[in-house]
Amino acid sequence: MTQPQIAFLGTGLMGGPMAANLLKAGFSVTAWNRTAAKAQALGPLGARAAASPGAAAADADIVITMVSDGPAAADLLFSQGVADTMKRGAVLVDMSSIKPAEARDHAERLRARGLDHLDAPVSGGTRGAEAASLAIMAGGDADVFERLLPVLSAMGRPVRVGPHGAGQLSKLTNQAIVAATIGIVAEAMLFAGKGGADPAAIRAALKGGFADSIVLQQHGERMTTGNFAPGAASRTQLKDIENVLSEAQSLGLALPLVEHMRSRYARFIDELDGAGKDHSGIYLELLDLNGMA
Ligand code: NA7
Repeated sequence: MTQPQIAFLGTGLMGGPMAANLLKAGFSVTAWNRTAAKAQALGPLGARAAASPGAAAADADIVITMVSDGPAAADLLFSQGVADTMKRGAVLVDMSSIKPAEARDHAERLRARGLDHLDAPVSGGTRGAEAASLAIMAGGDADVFERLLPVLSAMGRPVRVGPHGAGQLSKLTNQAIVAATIGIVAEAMLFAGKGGADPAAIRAALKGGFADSIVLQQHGERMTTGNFAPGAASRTQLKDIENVLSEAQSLGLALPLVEHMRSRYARFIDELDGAGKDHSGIYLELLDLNGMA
């Protein structure tokens, strides 16, 4: 596909830098965001701002959505005019993290209107979004994925993981691992620090070993320096955990570690004002649990 017109809907913490990278790669982008200032901020990079999601989608070959959750994505697509105004043969790429069942439903409803769909959620946080190094997990038809590769590659590293919904399943797998890893990294940082070691030195020592991870290095540092400004908000982490458990229930599976992290994040959000704090903020909940808040 040469010089496709792209509409980018949802330019929040993640969508903003992702749209910026499309512009930097030379793509033509029309941006829309519910809070208009966030889309207008892309103007200096060459984005056109649209007055409504439908207006943004009308001329687009590719419509990218990056909003909070499944209901927000469905609202944009089917209540705010996006599916109605998209050109026949255009592709909707939903990069939001939503339930696999919702992604399959959206794909089906779009197909009935002659529109293609990819679910392509991401991992890597705002740092990965800014560096165009996101893990992009795509579900949908192989030929649609191939056509979209140049666009997706401007935001990160796309891999097709299966049919519609598989991208979301992959993202939920990722989020289950992230949630449980953040939980144990918090315990390790607290344990090491309280025991008299330097947690930063321990992170350096563990580099390259079996316990190493981006969560250990990045979120471990956030915990010991007390930086909980959201790269990924705890409310978003809890949404993903709820989606993992809802999918697991429909598969007849018990996932005890994920269940445990659900109750921890719910307590952090409901009792400790954690909703807008970074998901590494579960460290604060652990401090509270230990009477050290
Ligand atoms: P943010 O920064 O909270 O962004 C959420 C975006 O979704 C933001 O642009 C919101 O607009 C938008 N939003 C939320 N609800 C709606 C509705 N109903 N209609 C239109 N737009 C809406 O979160 P992230 O960027 O970290 O996350 C985005 C996705 O990536 C999410 O699925 C994560 O799990 C992963 P606003 O600016 O609030 O007006």
